[in-house]
Amino acid sequence: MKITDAKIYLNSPGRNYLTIEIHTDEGVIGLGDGTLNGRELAVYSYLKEHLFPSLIGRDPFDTEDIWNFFYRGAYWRRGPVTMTAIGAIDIALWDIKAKALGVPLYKLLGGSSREKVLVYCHASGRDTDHAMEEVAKKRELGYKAIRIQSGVPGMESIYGISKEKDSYEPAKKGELPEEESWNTSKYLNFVPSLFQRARDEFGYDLHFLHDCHHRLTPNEAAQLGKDLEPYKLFWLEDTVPGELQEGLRLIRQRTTTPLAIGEIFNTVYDCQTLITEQLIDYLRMTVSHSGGITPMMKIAAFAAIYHVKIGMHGPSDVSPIALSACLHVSRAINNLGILEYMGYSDKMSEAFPHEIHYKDGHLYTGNAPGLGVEFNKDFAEKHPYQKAYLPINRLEDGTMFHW
Ligand code: EZ4
Ligand code: CO
Repeated sequence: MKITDAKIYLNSPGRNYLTIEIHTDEGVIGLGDGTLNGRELAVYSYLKEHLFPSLIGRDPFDTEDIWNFFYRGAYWRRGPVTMTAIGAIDIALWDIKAKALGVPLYKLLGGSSREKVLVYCHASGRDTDHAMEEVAKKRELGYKAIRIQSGVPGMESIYGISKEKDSYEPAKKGELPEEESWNTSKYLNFVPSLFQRARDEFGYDLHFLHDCHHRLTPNEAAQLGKDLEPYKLFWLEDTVPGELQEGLRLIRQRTTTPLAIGEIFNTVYDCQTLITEQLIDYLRMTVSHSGGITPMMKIAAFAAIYHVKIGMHGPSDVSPIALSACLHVSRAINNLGILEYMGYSDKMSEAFPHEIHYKDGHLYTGNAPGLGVEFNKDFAEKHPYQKAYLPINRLEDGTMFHW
């Protein structure tokens, strides 16, 4: 089998996606996702100008060699743009392999370790009352694990809370990023009461999660972790910015609240210390931003040796193609923790008809060969890419901060 062509599509069925197709001489077509929220055009040209030309004529079954060709061959290694571009290709090649063999992807990744994958959804409220209403709705839908975010008294906007509509999409259309503002003490004083209320109302049967979105120092994170210990979180996510892995050591020594991090990591070298020193409980790297299925399977195996579980990033900026890759990996690996699932709008599902199936707190892969996702090009072409950015974040005095 030989690769004959590679195509790239930017589309926006409700939000921006970068979709690729890899064609073969046997007529099998693989789909990949190279969406990098707010930086789509950089991945677009990286793929089109620098990677696609080297693919033509290659055997799509040679995923290991092709991955190393692109990873080692660039000389300029790592980084989200590079790794997302390589990830898009790697996902598409695995889709081709599984389709050519007529099996769902997980069958090539060690097979089925479980039939269904535990997922968590989002409950986001303007305030505590609203957040509790959202938790009740999600519990009604059967979710066993729920991430709770809430507006904070005295703060105008915050990560995770939509001002306009119910479903949260952080990237806003426009030529320039929007600005948010932040106050750490208001946040730290508020969050424990949110989870106290959640436990008072819903008891201890549901798993609750929370995302700090990289805004704390290690000491602040340790304080929050300790304050939240009575409420038994499933995890506390992205407490500190992850570039400094040693920062997690300070948190780890001072709280037993489980820690998760990694949605912006793109190679194993971003989490080597976190894993070998067992500083985290869950690694949040996602398939498309981490160079694809080939490295993700290795990272999962490496993490397993150190008792670290995999809880991949699965927001709606990870398209159904990439989420399906995450789902098949999650089904296959032994050390699954959980998978994030925000769901997709009708428009998104029309652009990417898929086999991903939610029932009673879990996701199912379906049995279609490959990823089990299609790409409705005609529909997607009617929804062209529109420039959009994630916000930036400043402290109340104007100091540039982490978003
Ligand atoms: O901010 O995917 O856990 N989920 C998250 C997400 C990220 C977005 C960025 O594109 O933190 O909402
Ligand atoms: Co997050």
